[in-house]
Amino acid sequence: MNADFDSYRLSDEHEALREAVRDLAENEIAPHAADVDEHARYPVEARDALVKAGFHAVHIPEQYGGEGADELAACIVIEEVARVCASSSLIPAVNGLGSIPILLSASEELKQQVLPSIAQGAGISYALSEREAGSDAASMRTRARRDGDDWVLDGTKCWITNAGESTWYTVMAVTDPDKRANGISAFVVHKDDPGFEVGPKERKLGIAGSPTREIYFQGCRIPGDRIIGAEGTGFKTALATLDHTRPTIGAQAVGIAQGALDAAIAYAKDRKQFGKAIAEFQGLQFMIADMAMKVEGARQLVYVAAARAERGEPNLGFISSAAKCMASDVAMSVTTDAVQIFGGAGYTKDFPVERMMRDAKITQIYEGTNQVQRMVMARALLR
Ligand code: COS
Repeated sequence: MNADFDSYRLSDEHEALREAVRDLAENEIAPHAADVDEHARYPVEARDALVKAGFHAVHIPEQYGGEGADELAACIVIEEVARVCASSSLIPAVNGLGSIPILLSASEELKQQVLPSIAQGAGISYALSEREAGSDAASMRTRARRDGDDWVLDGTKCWITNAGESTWYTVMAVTDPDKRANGISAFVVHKDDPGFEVGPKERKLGIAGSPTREIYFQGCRIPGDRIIGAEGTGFKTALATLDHTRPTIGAQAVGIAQGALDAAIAYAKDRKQFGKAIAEFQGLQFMIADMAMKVEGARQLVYVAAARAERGEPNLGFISSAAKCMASDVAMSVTTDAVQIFGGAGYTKDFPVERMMRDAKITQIYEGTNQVQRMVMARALLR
Protein backbone atom coordinates (compact mmCIF):
# COMPACT_ATOMS: atom_id res chain seq x y z
CA MET A 1 0.00 0.00 0.00
CA ASN A 2 1.24 3.45 -0.74
CA ALA A 3 1.33 5.64 2.35
CA ASP A 4 1.63 8.83 0.34
CA PHE A 5 -1.56 10.72 1.07
CA ASP A 6 -0.19 13.90 -0.41
CA SER A 7 -3.38 14.25 -2.00
CA TYR A 8 -5.05 16.34 -4.58
CA ARG A 9 -5.99 19.88 -5.13
CA LEU A 10 -9.12 21.00 -6.89
CA SER A 11 -8.05 23.45 -9.56
CA ASP A 12 -10.04 26.48 -10.70
CA GLU A 13 -11.12 24.31 -13.65
CA HIS A 14 -12.52 21.66 -11.30
CA GLU A 15 -14.49 24.32 -9.41
CA ALA A 16 -15.77 25.83 -12.65
CA LEU A 17 -16.76 22.36 -13.84
CA ARG A 18 -18.67 21.75 -10.58
CA GLU A 19 -20.52 25.02 -11.02
CA ALA A 20 -21.42 24.24 -14.62
CA VAL A 21 -22.59 20.69 -13.86
CA ARG A 22 -24.58 21.84 -10.80
CA ASP A 23 -26.30 24.46 -12.91
CA LEU A 24 -27.19 21.93 -15.60
CA ALA A 25 -28.26 19.34 -13.01
CA GLU A 26 -30.56 21.72 -11.16
CA ASN A 27 -32.14 23.18 -14.28
CA GLU A 28 -32.33 20.23 -16.65
CA ILE A 29 -32.11 17.04 -14.60
CA ALA A 30 -33.69 17.73 -11.19
CA PRO A 31 -37.12 18.72 -12.60
CA HIS A 32 -37.52 15.20 -14.08
CA ALA A 33 -35.99 13.14 -11.26
CA ALA A 34 -39.23 12.26 -9.46
CA ASP A 35 -41.01 11.37 -12.71
CA VAL A 36 -38.06 9.25 -13.91
CA ASP A 37 -38.20 7.34 -10.60
CA GLU A 38 -42.00 7.06 -10.47
CA HIS A 39 -42.26 5.66 -14.01
CA ALA A 40 -38.94 3.80 -14.02
CA ARG A 41 -38.13 5.51 -17.28
CA TYR A 42 -34.73 6.24 -18.80
CA PRO A 43 -33.77 9.87 -18.11
CA VAL A 44 -33.62 11.04 -21.73
CA GLU A 45 -33.65 14.69 -20.67
CA ALA A 46 -30.54 14.09 -18.59
CA ARG A 47 -28.88 12.06 -21.35
CA ASP A 48 -29.51 14.76 -23.93
CA ALA A 49 -28.38 17.58 -21.63
CA LEU A 50 -25.24 15.72 -20.55
CA VAL A 51 -24.29 14.81 -24.13
CA LYS A 52 -24.96 18.34 -25.37
CA ALA A 53 -22.73 19.81 -22.66
CA GLY A 54 -20.06 17.13 -23.11
CA PHE A 55 -20.51 15.87 -19.52
CA HIS A 56 -21.60 12.31 -20.38
CA ALA A 57 -18.06 10.89 -20.59
CA VAL A 58 -15.56 13.61 -19.67
CA HIS A 59 -12.75 11.11 -19.17
CA ILE A 60 -12.42 10.24 -22.89
CA PRO A 61 -9.06 11.65 -24.04
CA GLU A 62 -8.96 14.53 -26.50
CA GLN A 63 -7.29 12.42 -29.18
CA TYR A 64 -10.54 10.42 -29.42
CA GLY A 65 -12.70 13.53 -29.52
CA GLY A 66 -13.37 13.65 -25.77
CA GLU A 67 -12.84 16.25 -23.06
CA GLY A 68 -9.68 14.66 -21.68
CA ALA A 69 -10.71 15.41 -18.10
CA ASP A 70 -8.97 13.75 -15.15
CA GLU A 71 -10.50 11.26 -12.71
CA LEU A 72 -11.27 13.99 -10.15
CA ALA A 73 -13.28 15.83 -12.78
CA ALA A 74 -15.16 12.64 -13.64
CA CYS A 75 -16.01 12.25 -9.93
CA ILE A 76 -17.22 15.85 -9.70
CA VAL A 77 -19.56 15.36 -12.67
CA ILE A 78 -21.01 12.15 -11.21
CA GLU A 79 -21.34 13.67 -7.72
CA GLU A 80 -23.18 16.75 -8.95
CA VAL A 81 -25.59 14.78 -11.13
CA ALA A 82 -26.22 12.26 -8.32
CA ARG A 83 -27.02 15.13 -5.95
CA VAL A 84 -30.26 15.62 -7.90
CA CYS A 85 -30.82 12.26 -9.66
CA ALA A 86 -28.85 9.08 -8.99
CA SER A 87 -30.37 7.32 -12.03
CA SER A 88 -29.01 10.05 -14.31
CA SER A 89 -25.57 9.94 -12.69
CA LEU A 90 -25.24 6.39 -13.98
CA ILE A 91 -24.89 7.78 -17.50
CA PRO A 92 -21.40 9.26 -16.90
CA ALA A 93 -20.56 6.56 -14.33
CA VAL A 94 -21.29 3.60 -16.61
CA ASN A 95 -19.70 5.26 -19.63
CA GLY A 96 -16.56 5.32 -17.47
CA LEU A 97 -16.94 1.72 -16.31
CA GLY A 98 -17.55 0.41 -19.84
CA SER A 99 -14.75 2.35 -21.53
CA ILE A 100 -11.94 2.25 -18.96
CA PRO A 101 -11.09 -1.39 -19.85
CA ILE A 102 -10.53 -0.15 -23.41
CA LEU A 103 -8.47 2.83 -22.27
CA LEU A 104 -6.36 0.63 -20.01
CA SER A 105 -5.74 -2.36 -22.26
CA ALA A 106 -7.12 -2.18 -25.81
CA SER A 107 -5.09 -1.86 -29.00
CA GLU A 108 -4.91 1.57 -30.60
CA GLU A 109 -7.12 0.30 -33.44
CA LEU A 110 -9.86 -0.78 -31.05
CA LYS A 111 -9.64 2.52 -29.17
CA GLN A 112 -10.08 4.33 -32.48
CA GLN A 113 -13.05 2.12 -33.30
CA VAL A 114 -14.99 2.69 -30.07
CA LEU A 115 -13.89 5.76 -28.10
CA PRO A 116 -14.85 8.48 -30.60
CA SER A 117 -18.41 7.18 -30.67
CA ILE A 118 -18.55 7.32 -26.84
CA ALA A 119 -17.25 10.89 -26.98
CA GLN A 120 -20.07 11.69 -29.39
CA GLY A 121 -22.77 10.32 -27.07
CA ALA A 122 -23.06 6.56 -27.58
CA GLY A 123 -23.28 4.66 -24.30
CA ILE A 124 -21.11 1.73 -23.20
CA SER A 125 -21.99 -0.83 -20.51
CA TYR A 126 -19.77 -3.21 -18.53
CA ALA A 127 -20.63 -6.90 -18.36
CA LEU A 128 -18.76 -8.91 -15.72
CA SER A 129 -21.43 -10.43 -13.42
CA GLU A 130 -23.52 -13.50 -14.02
CA ARG A 131 -26.35 -15.02 -11.98
CA GLU A 132 -23.96 -17.52 -10.38
CA ALA A 133 -20.84 -15.33 -10.55
CA GLY A 134 -21.40 -12.13 -8.57
CA SER A 135 -18.80 -11.51 -5.87
CA ASP A 136 -16.93 -14.56 -7.20
CA ALA A 137 -16.62 -12.97 -10.61
CA ALA A 138 -13.87 -15.35 -11.83
CA SER A 139 -16.34 -18.26 -11.74
CA MET A 140 -18.15 -16.88 -14.79
CA ARG A 141 -19.40 -19.31 -17.47
CA THR A 142 -19.88 -17.12 -20.54
CA ARG A 143 -17.58 -18.54 -23.20
CA ALA A 144 -15.74 -17.01 -26.12
CA ARG A 145 -14.27 -19.28 -28.78
CA ARG A 146 -12.17 -18.44 -31.78
CA ASP A 147 -13.78 -19.25 -35.14
CA GLY A 148 -11.56 -18.33 -38.05
CA ASP A 149 -10.73 -14.66 -37.61
CA ASP A 150 -13.76 -14.07 -35.38
CA TRP A 151 -14.75 -14.64 -31.78
CA VAL A 152 -18.05 -16.33 -30.96
CA LEU A 153 -19.64 -15.66 -27.57
CA ASP A 154 -22.20 -17.80 -25.74
CA GLY A 155 -23.71 -17.14 -22.33
CA THR A 156 -25.69 -14.71 -20.20
CA LYS A 157 -24.52 -11.71 -18.19
CA CYS A 158 -26.71 -10.09 -15.58
CA TRP A 159 -27.20 -6.81 -13.64
CA ILE A 160 -26.02 -4.87 -16.67
CA THR A 161 -26.56 -1.18 -16.02
CA ASN A 162 -28.03 0.80 -18.92
CA ALA A 163 -28.35 -2.36 -21.03
CA GLY A 164 -30.71 -1.71 -23.91
CA GLU A 165 -29.65 1.96 -23.99
CA SER A 166 -25.96 1.37 -24.62
CA THR A 167 -24.47 0.98 -28.08
CA TRP A 168 -21.39 -0.90 -26.84
CA TYR A 169 -20.80 -3.59 -24.21
CA THR A 170 -17.48 -4.52 -22.65
CA VAL A 171 -17.84 -8.21 -21.92
CA MET A 172 -15.65 -10.56 -19.91
CA ALA A 173 -15.79 -14.21 -21.08
CA VAL A 174 -13.90 -17.44 -20.53
CA THR A 175 -11.46 -18.32 -23.31
CA ASP A 176 -9.62 -21.05 -21.40
CA PRO A 177 -11.69 -22.81 -18.72
CA ASP A 178 -8.63 -24.53 -17.23
CA LYS A 179 -7.02 -21.28 -16.14
CA ARG A 180 -9.83 -19.68 -14.08
CA ALA A 181 -9.02 -15.94 -13.68
CA ASN A 182 -6.15 -16.18 -16.19
CA GLY A 183 -8.41 -17.86 -18.74
CA ILE A 184 -10.77 -14.88 -18.99
CA SER A 185 -10.61 -12.36 -21.83
CA ALA A 186 -12.37 -9.05 -22.42
CA PHE A 187 -14.24 -8.11 -25.60
CA VAL A 188 -16.22 -5.24 -27.02
CA VAL A 189 -19.65 -6.15 -28.40
CA HIS A 190 -21.85 -3.81 -30.44
CA LYS A 191 -25.60 -3.85 -29.87
CA ASP A 192 -26.17 -4.85 -33.51
CA ASP A 193 -23.75 -7.77 -33.50
CA PRO A 194 -25.58 -10.96 -34.57
CA GLY A 195 -26.53 -13.18 -31.63
CA PHE A 196 -26.65 -10.35 -29.08
CA GLU A 197 -29.88 -9.54 -27.25
CA VAL A 198 -31.03 -7.74 -24.12
CA GLY A 199 -33.54 -9.13 -21.63
CA PRO A 200 -36.42 -7.49 -19.76
CA LYS A 201 -35.82 -4.71 -17.23
CA GLU A 202 -35.30 -5.72 -13.60
CA ARG A 203 -37.84 -4.19 -11.21
CA LYS A 204 -35.75 -2.52 -8.52
CA LEU A 205 -35.83 -0.74 -5.15
CA GLY A 206 -33.99 2.32 -6.48
CA ILE A 207 -32.12 3.83 -9.43
CA ALA A 208 -35.35 3.05 -11.23
CA GLY A 209 -34.53 5.31 -14.18
CA SER A 210 -31.45 3.36 -15.09
CA PRO A 211 -32.38 0.12 -16.84
CA THR A 212 -30.74 -3.04 -15.46
CA ARG A 213 -31.07 -6.12 -17.65
CA GLU A 214 -29.57 -9.44 -18.51
CA ILE A 215 -27.77 -9.60 -21.82
CA TYR A 216 -27.66 -12.75 -23.94
CA PHE A 217 -25.02 -14.08 -26.31
CA GLN A 218 -26.18 -16.87 -28.58
CA GLY A 219 -23.46 -17.66 -31.06
CA CYS A 220 -22.69 -13.94 -30.98
CA ARG A 221 -20.05 -13.36 -33.63
CA ILE A 222 -17.65 -10.44 -33.36
CA PRO A 223 -14.54 -9.57 -35.39
CA GLY A 224 -11.23 -10.86 -34.02
CA ASP A 225 -9.90 -7.36 -33.36
CA ARG A 226 -12.59 -6.68 -30.74
CA ILE A 227 -10.64 -8.47 -28.03
CA ILE A 228 -9.34 -6.03 -25.41
CA GLY A 229 -5.62 -6.72 -24.95
CA ALA A 230 -4.15 -10.20 -25.02
CA GLU A 231 -6.13 -13.38 -24.52
CA GLY A 232 -6.29 -14.30 -20.82
CA THR A 233 -5.84 -10.76 -19.51
CA GLY A 234 -9.54 -9.86 -19.28
CA PHE A 235 -10.03 -10.53 -15.57
CA LYS A 236 -7.05 -8.39 -14.61
CA THR A 237 -8.32 -5.63 -16.88
CA ALA A 238 -11.76 -5.96 -15.26
CA LEU A 239 -10.31 -5.63 -11.73
CA ALA A 240 -7.91 -2.84 -12.70
CA THR A 241 -10.92 -1.01 -14.14
CA LEU A 242 -12.76 -1.31 -10.82
CA ASP A 243 -9.73 0.24 -9.09
CA HIS A 244 -10.44 3.35 -11.19
CA THR A 245 -14.22 3.29 -11.07
CA ARG A 246 -14.96 2.42 -7.43
CA PRO A 247 -14.06 6.02 -6.46
CA THR A 248 -16.68 7.18 -8.97
CA ILE A 249 -19.30 5.11 -7.16
CA GLY A 250 -18.04 6.78 -4.01
CA ALA A 251 -18.63 10.10 -5.76
CA GLN A 252 -22.14 9.03 -6.69
CA ALA A 253 -22.78 8.10 -3.05
CA VAL A 254 -21.41 11.45 -1.85
CA GLY A 255 -23.70 13.22 -4.31
CA ILE A 256 -26.79 11.32 -3.16
CA ALA A 257 -25.90 12.06 0.48
CA GLN A 258 -25.28 15.75 -0.25
CA GLY A 259 -28.65 16.00 -1.99
CA ALA A 260 -30.38 14.50 1.04
CA LEU A 261 -28.43 16.71 3.45
CA ASP A 262 -29.30 19.87 1.49
CA ALA A 263 -32.99 18.88 1.45
CA ALA A 264 -32.95 18.09 5.19
CA ILE A 265 -31.33 21.41 6.10
CA ALA A 266 -33.86 23.37 4.04
CA TYR A 267 -36.75 21.43 5.58
CA ALA A 268 -35.46 21.78 9.16
CA LYS A 269 -35.25 25.55 8.77
CA ASP A 270 -38.75 25.75 7.35
CA ARG A 271 -40.71 23.21 9.42
CA LYS A 272 -42.13 24.60 12.68
CA GLN A 273 -43.12 22.60 15.75
CA PHE A 274 -43.51 23.74 19.36
CA GLY A 275 -43.52 27.31 18.05
CA LYS A 276 -40.13 27.30 16.34
CA ALA A 277 -38.21 25.87 13.40
CA ILE A 278 -37.16 22.30 14.15
CA ALA A 279 -33.60 23.38 13.16
CA GLU A 280 -33.49 25.24 16.47
CA PHE A 281 -33.61 21.99 18.45
CA GLN A 282 -30.18 20.77 19.44
CA GLY A 283 -31.16 17.15 18.79
CA LEU A 284 -31.60 17.99 15.11
CA GLN A 285 -28.60 20.28 14.99
CA PHE A 286 -26.38 17.41 16.14
CA MET A 287 -27.91 15.10 13.55
CA ILE A 288 -27.26 17.63 10.78
CA ALA A 289 -23.70 18.26 11.97
CA ASP A 290 -23.00 14.51 12.00
CA MET A 291 -24.48 14.08 8.53
CA ALA A 292 -22.38 16.91 7.09
CA MET A 293 -19.24 15.63 8.84
CA LYS A 294 -19.70 12.18 7.31
CA VAL A 295 -20.40 13.54 3.83
CA GLU A 296 -17.31 15.73 3.90
CA GLY A 297 -15.13 12.89 5.21
CA ALA A 298 -16.37 10.59 2.45
CA ARG A 299 -15.86 13.29 -0.19
CA GLN A 300 -12.24 13.83 0.85
CA LEU A 301 -11.51 10.09 0.71
CA VAL A 302 -13.15 9.81 -2.73
CA TYR A 303 -11.11 12.71 -4.11
CA VAL A 304 -7.85 11.32 -2.70
CA ALA A 305 -8.65 7.93 -4.28
CA ALA A 306 -9.48 9.55 -7.62
CA ALA A 307 -6.31 11.64 -7.57
CA ARG A 308 -4.18 8.60 -6.81
CA ALA A 309 -5.87 6.62 -9.58
CA GLU A 310 -5.25 9.54 -11.95
CA ARG A 311 -1.57 9.50 -11.07
CA GLY A 312 -1.54 5.83 -11.99
CA GLU A 313 -0.18 4.79 -8.61
CA PRO A 314 0.27 1.06 -8.08
CA ASN A 315 -1.82 -0.87 -5.53
CA LEU A 316 -4.95 1.23 -5.82
CA GLY A 317 -7.08 -1.57 -4.37
CA PHE A 318 -7.09 -0.35 -0.78
CA ILE A 319 -7.84 3.30 -1.40
CA SER A 320 -10.44 2.79 -4.14
CA SER A 321 -12.30 0.14 -2.13
CA ALA A 322 -12.09 2.30 1.02
CA ALA A 323 -13.54 5.29 -0.83
CA LYS A 324 -16.41 3.33 -2.35
CA CYS A 325 -17.18 1.47 0.86
CA MET A 326 -17.05 4.43 3.20
CA ALA A 327 -18.95 6.80 0.91
CA SER A 328 -21.73 4.30 0.25
CA ASP A 329 -22.13 3.50 3.96
CA VAL A 330 -22.28 7.27 4.57
CA ALA A 331 -24.90 7.69 1.83
CA MET A 332 -27.09 5.01 3.41
CA SER A 333 -26.84 6.52 6.88
CA VAL A 334 -27.22 10.16 5.78
CA THR A 335 -30.22 9.52 3.53
CA THR A 336 -31.88 7.50 6.32
CA ASP A 337 -31.32 10.40 8.73
CA ALA A 338 -32.69 12.84 6.15
CA VAL A 339 -35.93 10.85 5.97
CA GLN A 340 -36.01 10.98 9.79
CA ILE A 341 -35.65 14.76 9.82
CA PHE A 342 -38.57 15.07 7.40
CA GLY A 343 -40.67 12.86 9.72
CA GLY A 344 -43.86 11.51 8.15
CA ALA A 345 -43.38 13.79 5.14
CA GLY A 346 -40.04 12.14 4.45
CA TYR A 347 -41.77 8.80 4.03
CA THR A 348 -43.90 10.12 1.18
CA LYS A 349 -43.09 10.69 -2.47
CA ASP A 350 -43.91 14.40 -2.03
CA PHE A 351 -40.26 14.95 -1.06
CA PRO A 352 -37.08 13.57 -2.68
CA VAL A 353 -35.46 12.05 0.40
CA GLU A 354 -37.23 8.67 0.29
CA ARG A 355 -36.02 8.25 -3.30
CA MET A 356 -32.50 9.20 -2.25
CA MET A 357 -32.63 6.63 0.55
CA ARG A 358 -33.73 3.92 -1.91
CA ASP A 359 -31.11 5.02 -4.45
CA ALA A 360 -28.35 5.05 -1.82
CA LYS A 361 -28.77 1.35 -1.09
CA ILE A 362 -27.37 0.15 -4.40
CA THR A 363 -24.09 1.98 -3.81
CA GLN A 364 -23.37 -0.48 -0.99
CA ILE A 365 -23.94 -3.37 -3.42
CA TYR A 366 -22.77 -2.70 -6.96
CA GLU A 367 -19.21 -2.53 -8.29
CA GLY A 368 -18.54 -5.04 -5.52
CA THR A 369 -20.54 -5.39 -2.31
CA ASN A 370 -19.11 -3.59 0.67
CA GLN A 371 -18.14 -7.02 2.00
CA VAL A 372 -16.00 -7.51 -1.13
CA GLN A 373 -14.50 -4.03 -0.62
CA ARG A 374 -13.50 -5.04 2.91
CA MET A 375 -11.99 -8.24 1.49
CA VAL A 376 -9.94 -6.20 -0.99
CA MET A 377 -8.81 -3.82 1.77
CA ALA A 378 -7.91 -6.64 4.15
CA ARG A 379 -5.91 -8.43 1.45
CA ALA A 380 -3.93 -5.25 0.79
CA LEU A 381 -3.30 -4.73 4.51
CA LEU A 382 -2.33 -8.31 5.27
CA ARG A 383 -0.34 -9.04 2.14
N1 COS B 1 -5.78 -5.23 -10.79
C1 COS B 1 -5.18 -6.09 -11.65
N2 COS B 1 -5.08 -7.43 -11.38
C2 COS B 1 -5.58 -7.86 -10.22
C3 COS B 1 -6.20 -7.00 -9.29
C4 COS B 1 -6.27 -5.62 -9.62
N3 COS B 1 -6.84 -4.76 -8.80
N4 COS B 1 -6.60 -7.73 -8.23
C5 COS B 1 -6.25 -9.00 -8.47
N5 COS B 1 -5.63 -9.07 -9.68
C6 COS B 1 -5.10 -10.28 -10.32
C7 COS B 1 -4.43 -11.22 -9.34
O1 COS B 1 -3.07 -10.89 -9.16
C8 COS B 1 -4.62 -12.57 -9.99
O2 COS B 1 -3.66 -12.78 -11.01
P1 COS B 1 -2.47 -13.90 -10.84
O3 COS B 1 -3.20 -15.20 -10.65
O4 COS B 1 -1.73 -13.82 -12.12
O5 COS B 1 -1.69 -13.45 -9.63
C9 COS B 1 -5.96 -12.44 -10.70
O6 COS B 1 -6.18 -11.02 -10.88
C10 COS B 1 -7.10 -13.02 -9.89
O7 COS B 1 -7.11 -12.38 -8.64
P2 COS B 1 -7.66 -13.08 -7.33
O8 COS B 1 -7.10 -14.47 -7.24
O9 COS B 1 -7.45 -12.15 -6.19
O10 COS B 1 -9.20 -13.22 -7.71
P3 COS B 1 -10.42 -13.76 -6.85
O11 COS B 1 -11.15 -14.75 -7.68
O12 COS B 1 -9.95 -14.16 -5.48
O13 COS B 1 -11.36 -12.47 -6.75
C11 COS B 1 -12.22 -10.38 -5.87
C12 COS B 1 -10.97 -11.25 -6.20
C13 COS B 1 -13.18 -11.03 -4.92
C14 COS B 1 -11.64 -9.11 -5.26
C15 COS B 1 -12.92 -10.04 -7.20
O14 COS B 1 -13.53 -11.17 -7.77
C16 COS B 1 -13.96 -8.97 -7.04
O15 COS B 1 -13.64 -7.78 -7.00
N6 COS B 1 -15.25 -9.39 -6.96
C17 COS B 1 -16.35 -8.47 -6.97
C18 COS B 1 -16.73 -8.25 -8.38
C19 COS B 1 -17.47 -6.99 -8.56
O16 COS B 1 -17.05 -5.94 -8.15
N7 COS B 1 -18.61 -7.13 -9.22
C20 COS B 1 -19.38 -6.01 -9.54
C21 COS B 1 -19.43 -5.97 -11.02
S1 COS B 1 -19.41 -4.38 -11.62
S2 COS B 1 -21.19 -3.72 -11.26
